Amino acid sequence: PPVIRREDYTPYPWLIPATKLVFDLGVNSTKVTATLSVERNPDAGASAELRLNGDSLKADAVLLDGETATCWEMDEADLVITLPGEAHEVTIETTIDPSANTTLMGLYASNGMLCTQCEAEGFRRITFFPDRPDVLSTYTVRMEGPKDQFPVLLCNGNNTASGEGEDGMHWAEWHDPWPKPSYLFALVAGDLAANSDTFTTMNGREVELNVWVRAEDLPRTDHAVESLKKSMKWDEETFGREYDLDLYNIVAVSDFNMGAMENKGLNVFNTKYVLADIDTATDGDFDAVEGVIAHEYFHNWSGNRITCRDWFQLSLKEGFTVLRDQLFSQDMQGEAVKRIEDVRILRAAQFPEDAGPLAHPIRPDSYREISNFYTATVYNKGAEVIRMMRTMAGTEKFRLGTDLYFDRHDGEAATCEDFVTAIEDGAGLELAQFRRWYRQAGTPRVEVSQELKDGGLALTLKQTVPDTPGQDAKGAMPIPLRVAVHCRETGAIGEEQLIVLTLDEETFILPLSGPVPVLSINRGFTAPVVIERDLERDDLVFLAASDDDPFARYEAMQELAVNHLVAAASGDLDEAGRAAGKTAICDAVRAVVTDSELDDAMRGELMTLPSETYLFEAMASGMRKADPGAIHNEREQLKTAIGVTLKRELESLYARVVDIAFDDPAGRGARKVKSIIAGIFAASDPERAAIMAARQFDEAGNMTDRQGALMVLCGLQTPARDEKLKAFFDRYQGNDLVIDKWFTLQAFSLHPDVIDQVNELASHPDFTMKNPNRVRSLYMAFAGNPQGFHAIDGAGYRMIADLILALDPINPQTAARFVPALGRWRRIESVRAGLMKAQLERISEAEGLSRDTFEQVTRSLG
Ligand code: BAL
Ligand code: ZN
Repeated sequence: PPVIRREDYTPYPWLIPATKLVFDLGVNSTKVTATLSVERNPDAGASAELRLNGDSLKADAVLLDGETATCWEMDEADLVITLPGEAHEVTIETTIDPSANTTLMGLYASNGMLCTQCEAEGFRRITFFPDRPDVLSTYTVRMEGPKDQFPVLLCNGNNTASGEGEDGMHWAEWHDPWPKPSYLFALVAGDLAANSDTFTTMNGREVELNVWVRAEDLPRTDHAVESLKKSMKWDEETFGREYDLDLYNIVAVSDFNMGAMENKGLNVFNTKYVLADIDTATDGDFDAVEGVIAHEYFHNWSGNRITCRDWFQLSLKEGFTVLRDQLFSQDMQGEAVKRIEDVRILRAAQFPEDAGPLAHPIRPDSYREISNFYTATVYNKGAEVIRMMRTMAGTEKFRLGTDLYFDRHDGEAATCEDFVTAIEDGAGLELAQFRRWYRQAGTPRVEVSQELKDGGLALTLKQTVPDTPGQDAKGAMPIPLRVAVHCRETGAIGEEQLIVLTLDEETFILPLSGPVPVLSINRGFTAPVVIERDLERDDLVFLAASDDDPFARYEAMQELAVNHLVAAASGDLDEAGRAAGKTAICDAVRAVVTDSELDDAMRGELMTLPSETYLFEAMASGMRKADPGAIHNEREQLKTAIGVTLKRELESLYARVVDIAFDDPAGRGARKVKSIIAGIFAASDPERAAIMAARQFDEAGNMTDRQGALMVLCGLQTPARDEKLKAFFDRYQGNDLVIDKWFTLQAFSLHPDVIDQVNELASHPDFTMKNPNRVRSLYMAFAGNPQGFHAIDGAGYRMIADLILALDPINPQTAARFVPALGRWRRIESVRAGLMKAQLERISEAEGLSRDTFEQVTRSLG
């Protein structure tokens, strides 16, 4: 497959001001007639060639200005027409079989309904078209199909006419007044019911809102509707953005590659991000629904009104929209905990990507398959980069920048460069050097040293940006850091200031607040970097207990644990050093457990040990390789030490939170803390944990408690494990989203037999390779299971490679998403590295690999 490069961009030689589509809908055969008004693009080089992209399509007929045309030919999958004049009408007929489409790109069947997914390049599986984001067209669509099978017919924009046809057929016409690229096209036909509401915009326009689901799922849609209304209001208040159609439809489908899709006026969602009630969804699920509904809604401006010139600019819409949804969720759920959660995700998903063979800048330079670039780097690091601009500008000036961006580029297909320039002009920032964040991959490392000087703290910061594939010798990045200097002796909290490191090495003089200075740095995680500092353990304990910045407290707790666990896993500690490390951590956890000023949601964050992935990254930095087995053992031992040492304190905390009512404002934090404590006891006192968890399971009135309890039981060898798993399955049989949880709980468990259990689950009657949620529920959970995936005999790696090979012909996009787990082999100790690499080589030798999997495997081995 060819490599596509950002530097090769040229505008499309033709404009397509209007597109008419007629769909004769059938699950096994859908006929599509597309009529394109075509005229020369005055801003592009003249060319008689009209290249229309296709994928797995055949043209049944091609007409030029109403007459059968002969001036066309196929060039591989594309249809190329030679146009004689300046403006024409081109009509093309194609026939597709949605039921045979297992890739879930283009038009496909899901549970008897028809739906579409076009981003990034799915529209070319529906009809021949310039399937690129800079070709904007106004769409008029007519859909016709059997009414009993498809009582509801939906498309983008407004429903302009509907009617009955002969023989039980009916039809609907839709017009979307906003010109859009083909990736935002959507169509849905099926037997659906709506939870309907209205929203009145800031200028008094009433918008009809519908969340469409299968009738039996309607009782689980109120949260989605409320989330949508909150998002619409928040975007008006925070970014001045008003919705621009009279109708907003959301449809939930159970077979979906992504989380959701922001098609204009007709979002198509994975059911996972729509359906939620207390009995079936956890607190985390509720938050995820709210966050994804917001994300897709916010795309209406950051993505739809202003779209991307080409797919290299993906972070223009995704990074910005992730930042917008994070800020929204901070306002809805509380800033401190949300920020910690977002950083945890960044560190778990993006830092490893930046440190591995798939590292790429947030604005990549090349790709073979664009689906492989819907990454944590483009999304989450992209959001962090824009967040840094906001930090440097301040909220109010940043808003001036985004206002200018929306004004200046409304209706355009823009670039990341356009965005940065608008923020520069609107917010009054100078961002010349900052643009390196768009060009350079790799997580910068900032080495901290400090000394007392001239009555202040002389803070010297030295940055390095690691080499990444295709990129070395990188320039210094501007790194904004909120800092403060506290005093450990007096407990004085220093005043915060923002410093920006712009050179390779720079010294800042900070004021002291007392005689024993303790630096608090990267407060609020203002920059997506790794801070390398050598703080005394007592300083970390002080920060963990006393810092006024919640993120900095969390960070100090993490650092205490990371320093100890990495040293222990690396064999750097003798028995005394090991004991001293555990004692210090237990003291810090005790302070957190008994701090009466803390709310339980924050307490839960501070009690959460660093994940094994994060420890893996910390251990693999420098010359060292990661040893997942040693990390896992040390982490379990630390949990055991905490459980044994703090038994009394944890019991009393559990006793306090266990009876807090579900809808008490403190209930959420209580549920989080309960499950964390049960998880600690699972290591230190498995029998006690089994009793506790079984009781929590039996008494649970909500999914958060039920799932939390079952998670603990799944890792234990106790009769209650199978008993409660069965009870859970029986209770929720037929509810796909909850049965996904049932698969995940087992695949992610610390049970010693997890590999056999996953193999057995793959033969379960409810397992299918055709549904991405189900595949992920079993295998993505397993690939993230530190114990099972990294089994020393390589059985875990083999299982994931087998999965990739089996899934690739069915759904290449989802198959390719499993490759990065194996791609981390270079940073791992040699025995496992060899086993992982061998599996990648085995995949690479398979015949007929998809472009998606081929690209990921090649890069991972390269
Ligand atoms: N645009 C793809 C799905 C999303 O990021 O919203
Ligand atoms: Zn998005």
